[in-house]
Amino acid sequence: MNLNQQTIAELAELLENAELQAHEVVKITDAHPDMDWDDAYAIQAEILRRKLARGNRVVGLKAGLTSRSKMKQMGVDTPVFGWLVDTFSVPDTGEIRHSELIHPKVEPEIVFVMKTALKGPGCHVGDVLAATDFVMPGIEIIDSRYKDFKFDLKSVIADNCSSSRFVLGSQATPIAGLDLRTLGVVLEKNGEPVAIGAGAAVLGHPAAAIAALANHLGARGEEIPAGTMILSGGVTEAIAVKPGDSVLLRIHALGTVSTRFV
Ligand code: OOG
Ligand code: MG
Repeated sequence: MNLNQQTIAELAELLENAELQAHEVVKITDAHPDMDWDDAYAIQAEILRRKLARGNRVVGLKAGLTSRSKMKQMGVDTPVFGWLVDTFSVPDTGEIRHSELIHPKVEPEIVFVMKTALKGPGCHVGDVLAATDFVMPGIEIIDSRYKDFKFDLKSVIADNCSSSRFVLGSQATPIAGLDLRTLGVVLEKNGEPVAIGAGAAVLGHPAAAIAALANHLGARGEEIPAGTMILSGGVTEAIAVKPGDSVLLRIHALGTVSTRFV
């Protein structure tokens, strides 16, 4: 760690205020070029601590930048991990107030709900499949707090990986007999397909993203608890949305999920 506790607390407050007040900030590595990975995750953890102190609750975890499309779009090359709280959750077909966000984008996600706990290191796709209860389709709304949605990996980790809202579909599908790699994914905006992919876009198999999360937590002595809901990462590039836009995600065999920006 290169940052002291006071700087971590100040950066967490800066980023959380940017989220709550929906305004951009310059990426924090500009003023803190010596920030390391542990500093970045410590800032992310401090934002969560602030929310928990205010009564928010963790309702899930996420992996991000797990597909080549996303890595290419954002100009980075490593997956990142973050948390989801109750205030991010939007019901299926529900509305999202665009003015509460800065420059939101939507992305299609294959969502896992775990039956048993998963602890790294050494977790692999087989461990994840054995520990999975069911999968669901999900739309994640990401909203980087950084100017023009531009960042480096440490800045985006500190910003809880741009998390802002998520919508889960209402169908839970057990994975026995499903090949998650070949599930077709179609994201529609205002009735037109705008992003198309398949499960294998996520690290070759979306369960690999869950294994990577378990291994990341394992290195810190933590685990994925039983029952955890996890977004495995955008399958395609993320798509910008404006007020009035309707978004519908169809994932083969998993059903649909939708939301509307007002
Ligand atoms: C970082 C968050 C990425 C995903 O699924 O790849 C993410 C970003 O692109 O702003 O949630
Ligand atoms: Mg995502």
